[in-house]
Amino acid sequence: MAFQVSKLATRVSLSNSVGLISSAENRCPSHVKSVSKFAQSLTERSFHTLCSAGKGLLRSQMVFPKTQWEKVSTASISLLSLKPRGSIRVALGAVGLSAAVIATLHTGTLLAMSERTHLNLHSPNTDWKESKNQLCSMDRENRRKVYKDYIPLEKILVWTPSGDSFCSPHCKPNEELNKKISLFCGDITKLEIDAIANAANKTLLGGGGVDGAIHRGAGPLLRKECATLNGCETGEAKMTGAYGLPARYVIHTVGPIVKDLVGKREEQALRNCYYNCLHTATKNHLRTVAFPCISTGVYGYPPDQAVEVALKTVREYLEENHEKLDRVIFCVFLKSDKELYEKRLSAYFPQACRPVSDIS
Ligand code: AR6
Repeated sequence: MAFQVSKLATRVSLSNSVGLISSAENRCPSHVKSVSKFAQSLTERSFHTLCSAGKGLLRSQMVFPKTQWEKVSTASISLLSLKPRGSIRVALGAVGLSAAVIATLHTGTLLAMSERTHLNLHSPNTDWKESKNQLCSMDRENRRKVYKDYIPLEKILVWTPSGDSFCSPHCKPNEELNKKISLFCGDITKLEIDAIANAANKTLLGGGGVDGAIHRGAGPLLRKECATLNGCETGEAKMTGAYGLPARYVIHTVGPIVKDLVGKREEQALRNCYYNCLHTATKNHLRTVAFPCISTGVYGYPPDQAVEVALKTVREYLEENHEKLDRVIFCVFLKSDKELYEKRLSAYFPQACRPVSDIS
């Protein structure tokens, strides 16, 4: 800290203000412009008030990584360039730094910078609760700076039956419910939605398959939070933050293990997985949820039987709770699962027959 302050003071005393501002603008134009604007709006008195408040901030030992310090110190130089010249400038350099910190914190466009400063999702030493709270309070724009690769809800199409996917319906057509269904083929960890379900194991401490992908994407804090949950029984669901993932939450569930044939017990357990995940989502006011094909990988549930349980449970849940959910996404990873869902979705989410007059 002392080094940074003296470095700044030296830079200030040597500065030709105009030159510095322009070089700073090249490096972080929006930050510097915001701070400069803010500085211009200060009266001499409010500048001094800011400076003393800034001292307090310095005393409270705010920690900035080197790159952020550089940005802040550059910004503070541009702030100082608008103040009186002479030896007092060097002294103001140190204090001005604090003023710039405050200006930074008070400038909406720079809010993201301070939020990012305190988020280190890749270190197992980070406090998971604090990071979870911080992430929860961030808006989407700022959270997008945390994860890079994502698929927004708008890009996930609502399911519509194609010509060759009609089959005899198990339920009555309901266009309102149909609009809440998507079939997405790809990696569930990329979805920028409220919650993704995880096909976990009873320890909740990670594993292979989709569970492994979710833990890798979320980072070590997910495991830390999971370790506080005392595991999870088959068919139950437990929710955590999603940390480095684009989703806001992960709902972990444990599917049944099928050794030979699927019995009533396994079928009921798989049904419980889907039901409890949806119930956990709606209880927490989460409106968009994606499911992988729970139990159909390592746990050996035959996919052609699992699809019936998944679709039936979601259909029944939506009938009772349609106003609480905007979208349920069946996220398939394998081509064979995609084909299964394409075939069977029409049974549980059939299209209303169009009147004969509409058919050309
Ligand atoms: N996105 C979406 N679906 C995926 C992804 C992904 N990134 N990766 C795999 N799948 P599995 P299970 C699909 O084995 O059968 C773990 O070790 C995959 O193609 O992940 O419930 C846990 O820790 C398949 O369709 O889950 C447990 O020990 C589906 O996800 C155990 O496996 C589920 O396959 C749970 O076994």
